[in-house]
Formats: sequence, structure tokens, C-alpha cells
Amino acid sequence: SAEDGYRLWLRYNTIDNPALLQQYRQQITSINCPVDDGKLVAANQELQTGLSGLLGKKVPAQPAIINGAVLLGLPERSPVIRKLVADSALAHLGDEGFIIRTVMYEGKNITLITANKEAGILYGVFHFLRLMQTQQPIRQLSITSAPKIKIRLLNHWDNLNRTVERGYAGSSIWDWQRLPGYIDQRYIDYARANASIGINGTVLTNVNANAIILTDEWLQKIAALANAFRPYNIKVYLTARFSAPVEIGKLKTADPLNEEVRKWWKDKTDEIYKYIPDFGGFLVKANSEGQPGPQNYNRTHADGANMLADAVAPHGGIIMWRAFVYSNETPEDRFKQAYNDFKPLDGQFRKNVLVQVKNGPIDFQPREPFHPLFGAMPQTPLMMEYQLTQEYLGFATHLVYMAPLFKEVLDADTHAKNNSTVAQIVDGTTDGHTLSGMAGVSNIGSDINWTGHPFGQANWYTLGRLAWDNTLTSAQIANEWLRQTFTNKSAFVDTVQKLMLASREIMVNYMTPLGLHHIMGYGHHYGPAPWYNKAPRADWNPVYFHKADSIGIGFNRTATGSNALAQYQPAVRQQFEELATCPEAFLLWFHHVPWDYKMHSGKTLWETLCDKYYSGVDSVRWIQRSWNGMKNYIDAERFSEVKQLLAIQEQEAVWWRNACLLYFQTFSNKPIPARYEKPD
Ligand code: GCW
Repeated sequence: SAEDGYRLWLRYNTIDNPALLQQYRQQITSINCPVDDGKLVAANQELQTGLSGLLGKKVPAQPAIINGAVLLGLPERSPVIRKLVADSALAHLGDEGFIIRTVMYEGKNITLITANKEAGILYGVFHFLRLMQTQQPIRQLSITSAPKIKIRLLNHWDNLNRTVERGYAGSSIWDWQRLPGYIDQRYIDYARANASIGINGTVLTNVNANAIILTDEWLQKIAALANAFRPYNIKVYLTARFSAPVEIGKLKTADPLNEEVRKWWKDKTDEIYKYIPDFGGFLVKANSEGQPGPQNYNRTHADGANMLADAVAPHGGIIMWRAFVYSNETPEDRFKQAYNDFKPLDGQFRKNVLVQVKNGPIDFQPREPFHPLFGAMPQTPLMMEYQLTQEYLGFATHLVYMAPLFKEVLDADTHAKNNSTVAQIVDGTTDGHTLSGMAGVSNIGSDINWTGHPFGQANWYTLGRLAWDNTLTSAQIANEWLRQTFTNKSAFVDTVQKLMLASREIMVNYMTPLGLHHIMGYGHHYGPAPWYNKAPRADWNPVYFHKADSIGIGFNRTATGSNALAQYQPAVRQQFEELATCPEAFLLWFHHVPWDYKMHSGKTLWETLCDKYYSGVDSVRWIQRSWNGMKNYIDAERFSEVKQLLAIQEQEAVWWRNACLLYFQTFSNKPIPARYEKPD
């Protein structure tokens, strides 16, 4: 039924393995939770709901500690817990970490979930439920967990008229018209889903911002959402339009060094905190793609960010200032512009500013090298921005599991220092930052199943899990998501996990193999349009990125080209710069390569390009066959949704392959290898 999609990974269906169900029922007989705090109420409620579903019977609240109790609580309020857990065990867990332990208390076997703060208990409860949802043993638990990253956010590109920029799953879930009076159950379920994967904040509005959101009428609506989310440890953040002082404040300027402007932001911020005492702060897109910013007044990004940082600092707020800036007027490779703008500002930002950097230097492509700013600004916490909504990845129509894309970037070594993978830069270990962040541009909308494609849910899930623990593997995340979302049956999980793990590379192969990028349809970014050259600015044209000509294809970013590679550390640069050592996956990101260049395999570039496109299509067919075998394991509705979407994906993979190869062939003047000449 439709509900199967709505419930996401929080289904809590009764355990279908009788022996295990029996075991769980023995281990868990009651819940013991002091209900005195909002976040504990939420934790307690979730535990009730989860356990009664999973165990197929109500698990009663029980004020006495009996055999089989699940005991929730903070040591500071419970002498029992103080006895059971040494202070030292909690010392490194911070405000959000938790402990789950099976312990004996006065001869009773109990499961203890504790933490320094209520939020930790909430996360502990979700973790405990996940163990059961994925059918893990729970008889001897000794788990300690704390988030690697402090600020774990969704970024909604939701407009105030409920359209969603780059949204493919319906309209915005924020029902502004009925707020603040009406709290849709969906807000609560949204908060539960986020809390279950450790997401602790949400930017409600589009980075292409509307200043109106900062006015009284709207702030009341925001406050209502904040109240709904608070029990789930989710803070709200807003996007700040840099010109708001002019647009809604009636000032003549938005110059960040102007005293009146600074005062306007301070007053505005104070007002926001009156409505929302735990408001998170602002996310800002400035001087990018037509957005106003400090450069309009010949000020720097640091000037702009610091002005806002000073306004929110007294309230404990933060500023996330985006590094996604590039301008058409600058006659410079778009790849290089963010680094050129931001690197010189390292050290100039206030302590409560994070610079938010997209994973790659261009724009959320199926594959990008890591952004050269990672490792280049040691004095500034750099926040990772991923895109969950599949703007360049086939919208909510194509199946692509993005964990491998996210991990590829996190695992990349920036060589800035020892221990300076992108993961270590972002989580703050490399440079000792305590402020750290990771955000995903949301793929959520009003569709019944939230994300349009049933597998889009997996990307939302991944963002949260990776922000909590960046050492999790793509396989682990896929595995636990599948078990919770569909079924624990191994025939299903094994097969579908395999296709999920392969899906990103398959997409790269039929869309943008060998380092091609940004050759999607102009503006909407759906489907192939490598030939397009009529955009109002050069760096929005696919031809700008692939540079195919009679000699070859690819963007020369070596010293003889744009020299973007100089923005990386020497070790990274060298690897990419040498044709012989540049990984094939990144080849055309950095080199203009002759059509008959011999690849490592001995085949020419052209032949290899053909191989990739053809194998991409073949692999989509493999996914289809695998999926067809899954019919009996899951509900008919989701089975059929995915099946239909895969059929479109297959047609469109063919479209991509044919469009790209036929177009590039007009430059290569070489035949498609004969083995591919059978019609399909
Ligand atoms: O990915 C591009 C999108 C724009 C978006 C911009 C950004 C919100 O095409 O729609 O604007 O990036 O990240 O700011």
C-alpha cells in the first residue's frame, strides 16, 4: 500500500523470524523512563511505538526495574544509572553520544540506554530499534557511539510558494498557508526520520533566498515548525538574503561594514531568537548566480559572513557561508573560482562561521574530483555540501545510490598534512576544529513516499548516517537501509545491495564516463545535450566542459591548460597531471585527450568511450533483471514503482548513449565498434 513508501525506514513490522522474536520478547519486557523532558518524551514514545510494532505486542511502561526492562535516563537524575555507568564512560560522548549496555541490576537483566543529555538518549533509542529492525543480536550489548560531525543538516531549497528548486518529489512539505496554526503529522514524521539517522538541523528555505521569510508573519510560522521539531533535537536554520536590510528594512544599503546595516541584522536576529530561542543560524549564498552579497559593496565574503556571525554569536548561532561562487565575467575556469575567492580569506572568519563547500568544484555531477578548497583553508571549518536531490542524476526517475559518490570524496586524500582525507578535514580532526558540519540538499517533497523514487530515501538515509559516522561503508549503509525499508530476507538484501552499490558507476557510464561532466540538458539538467552552446553564459554550456574537437575531448586543466590542478597539493596534482597516472575515471576532467590515445587497456580512447556507454546501458538491464526477481519479497506497490522507473531509466540510458556517442562521433570520425552494431 501507499503507506509502505510513507513509513520510510521506520516501519517496525513485527519480526518475521519466530526464534528471534521469541528472544527479543524475553530480552525486553518493559520500558522504564522518567518522563520529564521533551526529548525524553519523544524517545520514550518512539521506543513504545517501535517495540510494540517489532515485538507484535505492547511493551508496558513500568516504574519498577524488572527483568527485561529497557532503562532510559540521565545519570545526573538517576542514582541507579550512576551506579551502572562510570562517569569516565560518558566523558567523551558529548551532548549527543550515547551508551547502550546490557547489564545486571539487582539480579535483573536490563538494557540501559544512557547519555549526557536527553538528545543522546533519543539517538540511543533509535540505534537500539535499528538493531532489532535489522535483526541483530541484542542480548549482550555494549555500544558507545557519538557523532563525528557536529552540525548534520538537510538544506531545503524550498520556496515560499511551495515550489522546490531542483525538487522532483512534489511540492514543499512546508504548508506555509496553514502554519503556524496547523501542525501536519508529516512534520513530526519528518523529524522522527531525521532523528533516527542523527540529523540535528534543517535549513527550511532556498539558498536563492526571499527576504520576506525574515518578517514577523513568517517567523511565527518558523517558530511553529521549530516547536514541532525540538523534541527530536532538530534545530531550524534559515537562509538569509544579503539584501534584506534594503528589501524589508528600507535601508539604502546592505554594505556589511555600514553601522546601520549591522544594527539591522543584530535587531533582526534578536527578534528571531525571541520567537525561536534555539534558532540555529543562517545559511547564505552570496555573490553567486545573481544573488546579492558583500562584493556588491566591494567587501569580501569574510566581511559579509562576519557581520552575520556577530549578530548570531550572542545567541550561540552559526553562519554557514557557501563557497559555491563563480562569475561569468571572470575569464577563468569555473573550476578555479571558489578557491581563488576563498583561499585568501582563510583566518579571517569569525569562530562561528563555517564555509560550506560542495563536494566537487563544478556542481554535483555524477562524478567530480574533490573540491580543491578541502585542505586549503586550515583555519576555517569547512562544511561539506552534498546534493541528495538528483539534479544532474536523472531526477527522481533514475535509481542511483549515492553513498559511493559521497564516500569517494570523503576517502580522497588531500595531502594537505598527515591525516588529511576530506573526511578528516570535514570532521575537524586534521586541523582541530570543534565546529564541523555536513549538509545534504534535500530530495524531500510532498510525494507520498517523500522522495519520488523509492530508492531516493536511501540517499537521505545515507546523509544522516555518514554525518554521524563517516567510517561507515556504502555496503553497511545500504544493507541496514534495505533491511529496515523492505525486508530482512537475505535473498532480497544481497541482490538489491549489489545493484545499489553498482548503480552510481552504472549511471556514470551511461551519462558521463571517463571524467566527462556537465553535458546535461541546459537549465533543467535532464537528459543529454552535449551539443548545446546557446546558454546566456559560457560556463553553463555543455560544450564549455567537454571541449570535443577533431583532435580529442576533455578539459585541459594541467599547466598547459587552465592549470586548475595547481590548486591541489603537489601529490594530488601530480597524479592527475600525468596522463599515465591520472585515473581513467577522472581523465577528461583534467586532460584534452586525443581520440586514438591508447588507454591502459590498450584500447583507444574512442573505443573505451563506446565501451563505457554500451556497458552502462547493459548494466541498467542487469539491474532490471535483478529487480524482476524480487517480486515475491516485497509489497506489490513498491515493486511495481521501481520496475516502471527502471524501464524509463533503461530507455533513457539508451538515449544518453546514442545522443552522446553520435554527437562525439561527429568529431572523432571513427566508427562505433562493430560488436555494438546490433540494434537493441
Ligand atoms: O546546482 C545549481 C543549481 C541551482 C542552485 C545552485 C546552488 C539553488 O542549478 O538551482 O541554486 O546550484 O547550489 O546555489
